[in-house]
Amino acid sequence: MITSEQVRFYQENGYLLVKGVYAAEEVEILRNSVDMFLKRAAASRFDRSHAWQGDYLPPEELKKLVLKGFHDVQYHDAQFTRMILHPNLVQAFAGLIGENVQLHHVKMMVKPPEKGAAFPMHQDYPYFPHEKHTMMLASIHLDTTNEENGCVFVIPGSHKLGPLPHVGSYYLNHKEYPISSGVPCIAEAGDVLFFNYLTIHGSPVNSSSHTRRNILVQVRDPEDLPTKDTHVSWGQGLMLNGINPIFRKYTYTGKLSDD
Ligand SMILES: O=C(O)CCC(=O)C(=O)O
Repeated sequence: MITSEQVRFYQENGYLLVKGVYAAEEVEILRNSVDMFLKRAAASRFDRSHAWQGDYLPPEELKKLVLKGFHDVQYHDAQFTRMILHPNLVQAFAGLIGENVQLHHVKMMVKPPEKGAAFPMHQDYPYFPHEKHTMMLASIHLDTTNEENGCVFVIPGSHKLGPLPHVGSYYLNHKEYPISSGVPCIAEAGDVLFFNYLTIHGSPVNSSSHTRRNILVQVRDPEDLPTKDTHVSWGQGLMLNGINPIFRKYTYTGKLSDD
């Protein structure tokens, strides 16, 4: 159960690390699912690296980096559906966002050892802007993370700056906002880092000898509507808690429809 002090911390700082949301046995099941997913992806024609491109690292360094960043993993394995609906996760979301919690999307972010890609500092806002800025993310940690294996860094309080200009709308000027301008969110397997989509965040390269596996669940208040029809994915709109007060017809694509 999330405490009122944790809610205040989240509101003030735009992020919150919650310890032990998933038990060790649950983490183990999810690790196996991630590993199986990656083997199946590698054997398919859909396997590729999703490392972010750009000028935030020298090109010779950038081309060596790999990120396994797959969306909608719950369509591949029911363990991920259980992960999204885990009572501890749902209660934490409801504590931070309000009673009504709606899924936006899910993605797996796996940074392989020694060459796991970095994320330059950015807000998630430009990717899927919404009216009321309730959109937030849970980064579910399946491994212990630190600066060496590419943990997430956040700038406390940066959600209060509102939407900022991004380079080509993807990331912030890396000279003005190096990853080191954030605080490292050092976490253990089973911990969940929550942050608002305006909170500036990023993560360095995984230069350790171990894989870093995180799964991201992005949610919103269902009354907070998108201002652009971007980043529409399967499963979007699924209610994780409460009700959707806007009674509307959902189309296959998730796009707003009045007929
Ligand atoms: O998992 C990470 O290291 C960061 C992911 C991220 O910044 C994002 O998906 O917006």
